[in-house]
Amino acid sequence: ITMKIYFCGSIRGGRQDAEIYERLIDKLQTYGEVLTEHVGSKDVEKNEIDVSDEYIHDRDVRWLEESDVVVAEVTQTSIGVGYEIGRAVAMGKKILCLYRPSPDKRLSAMISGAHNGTTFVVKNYTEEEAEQIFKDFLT
Ligand code: 6IA
Repeated sequence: ITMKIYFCGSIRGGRQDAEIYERLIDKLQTYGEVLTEHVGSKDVEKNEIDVSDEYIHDRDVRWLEESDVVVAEVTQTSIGVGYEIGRAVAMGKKILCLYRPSPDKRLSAMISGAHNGTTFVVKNYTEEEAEQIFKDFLT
């Protein structure tokens, strides 16, 4: 039985970290099924052009419900990622938030302040550390 991972990353909040999301998703796929592979795809905005926002929202909430664990890259501020994290907390999911410290992109207190070390983990990281962080959190 394979673990289902819901990965969150900014889409309309800005795509400057899309390649980082893609590499994180590649690493996560060694631990289980990533339900939201499209978050790391360059064409996400083209591919979803024909579906409604309601369809995207309802499908994503369903995937969130199905998931065993939520991993969010939170450096690039995104209202959708914040919403997903809040819904995931309400669902009692295990959540890992990854943040690349930067003075001009300070992390919301509503995320950093939610860290509890077990079910809600917020980690400052560099990409080289991601592999070990995943290993610690997912195994
Ligand atoms: O507010 P944002 O767009 O930055 O929210 C990003 C988060 O919401 C991601 O973690 C996704 O799980 C979810 N999300 C937002 N938009 C989409 C989407 N298509 N497809 C799937 N998940 C999404 C948007 C396409 C559109 C720009 C044409």
